Amino acid sequence: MARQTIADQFVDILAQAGVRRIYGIVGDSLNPITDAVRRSPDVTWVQVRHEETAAFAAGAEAQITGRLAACAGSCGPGNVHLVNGLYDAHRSMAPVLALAAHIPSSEIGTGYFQETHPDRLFAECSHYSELISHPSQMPRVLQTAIQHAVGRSGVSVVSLPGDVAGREAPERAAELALVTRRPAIRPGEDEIAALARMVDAAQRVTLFCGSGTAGAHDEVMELAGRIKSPVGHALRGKEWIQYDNPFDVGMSGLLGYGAAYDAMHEADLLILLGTDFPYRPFLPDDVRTVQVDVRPEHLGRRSKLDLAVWGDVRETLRAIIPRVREKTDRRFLDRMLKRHADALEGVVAAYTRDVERHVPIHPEYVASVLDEEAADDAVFTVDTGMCNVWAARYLTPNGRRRVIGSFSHGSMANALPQALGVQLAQPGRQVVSVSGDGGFSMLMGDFLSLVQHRLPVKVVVFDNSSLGMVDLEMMVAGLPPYGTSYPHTDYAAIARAAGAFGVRVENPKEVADGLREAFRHDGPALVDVVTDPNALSIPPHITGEQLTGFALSASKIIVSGGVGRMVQLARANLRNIPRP
Ligand SMILES: Cc1ncc(C[n+]2csc(CCOP(=O)(O)OP(=O)(O)O)c2C)c(N)n1
Ligand SMILES: [Mg+2]
Repeated sequence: MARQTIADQFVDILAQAGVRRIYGIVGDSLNPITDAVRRSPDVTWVQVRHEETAAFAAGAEAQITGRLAACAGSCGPGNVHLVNGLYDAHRSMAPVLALAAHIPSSEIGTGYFQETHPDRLFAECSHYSELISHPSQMPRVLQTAIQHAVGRSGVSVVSLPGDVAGREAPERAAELALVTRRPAIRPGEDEIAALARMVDAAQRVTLFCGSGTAGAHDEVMELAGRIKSPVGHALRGKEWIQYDNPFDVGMSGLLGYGAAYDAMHEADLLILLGTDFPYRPFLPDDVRTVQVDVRPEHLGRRSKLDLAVWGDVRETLRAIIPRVREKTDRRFLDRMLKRHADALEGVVAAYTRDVERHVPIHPEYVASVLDEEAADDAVFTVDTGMCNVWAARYLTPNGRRRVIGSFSHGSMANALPQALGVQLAQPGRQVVSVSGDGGFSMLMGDFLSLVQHRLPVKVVVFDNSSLGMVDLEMMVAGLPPYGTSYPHTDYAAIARAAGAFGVRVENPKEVADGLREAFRHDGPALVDVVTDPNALSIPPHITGEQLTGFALSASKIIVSGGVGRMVQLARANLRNIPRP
């Protein structure tokens, strides 16, 4: 039997690690790899129009499946284009293996055509970035790369010159024992005992949850019920923790709502669960604080800790629940639930006025109709910008829906490519790209990939002819909006020209029908909803300085911020408060 090339071995090993597709764009330096993929029974090549899409798609696939995903770029510019999507995947802790093809090994260091140094270029957005300059580094370098990506949850990059990829591999890789899953991490006995003691000693405990509470919903609820604590969340914790949650006090942060901020500040013990919530002004500095995280390097980097616990949230809670004394005093919890419901009632009143007749269409109305019309197990990918606000406030989590965004890296244009990756990984599922017009047009070329691969992604464009989020930021800073507007563009017509379904919606009465038609359509569909650029939202805890800036230029702007179905939830939780 013919010996394997390095490229064959590379693709074989990726297949063994569970990779089913590689997103990318071909190029000379990649030819041995793409040819190996062409011949592989297990791995397929997903052709895209921009390598940034390839990286975002791989990151989203990894986030929806929990398994390793892969992307590739040809030498020089072909892999430079991967950078932004890889940053996003890395910061979202998505296990992604990126192959950066490289110039001929004999030319490295000579300023050759298309020369960059990918092993250096990707150092900051990866756990591991190495060059294979000799065949004998295989299969060990690739195995090490995979294990960094899987074991440390993030990106690994292997740089591979085209000539090395075409050479004979030194040994067959069939027997490799690969690590493809991360084990659970239980904190040490001392930390568990210390945490239980602190909980027992406290009277008002608040739990604040991030993405590390994925899979720990039951444990969080059990602990909260036992110690009568309000449960708040960061944006990345929302999908895991806000549903079926009688202790919900909302979200903190720039896009926050409800009483999470108050619950954190009025507690005498704050427990941060699996969150790397970055906004220090929203965190109290005079409340005893414990942080539980699987990443020891994250502990204490946002607030001064009284106890640092290294472990999975689920394991930690399982260990402490039987050790903490049940609390009987629920006054703090009830006060916070009441404050939460009141806060939501206030903003709902501001939003609901006339919204079904308002032209241009109020974006919050679109988001609330989308929430009603989308499937119970839909996956929403949401663009950075105002779409984050609408998603945070209107998409109701239920434990089966997923919401993926660029929540840590904060890049524009993430939604469409992420939707592509999710749809390929889970073909039967409804996938909705909640796109800004700025975000959509930034990587619009890859709408053509949806058509090419017959992916039934539904793109909902919040078309305010504006870089709306930045408009808001300029106003908050007291600046007149500048460089933020776009000419009106008919994205539905563009979609139809590309061979997809496209409908433009300018009247609020047509929103529901437009979405339904798109959902019914068996193929890619785009709903271009012309929305009001002046529908802005301000965070509940902006500083005096920000407020001054905002007041300077916002006097004629309608500031609003509804909260959709959350208000019903909050009211329902109030009904659960036992009457004396
Ligand atoms: C790649 C990138 N460029 C610029 C920004 C800064 N930025 C953040 S949100 C935003 C506006 C997004 O506009 P759009 O997609 O139309 O959404 P809108 O806020 O109008 O709903 C910009 C320019 C960014 N986050 N990422
Ligand atoms: Mg916009």
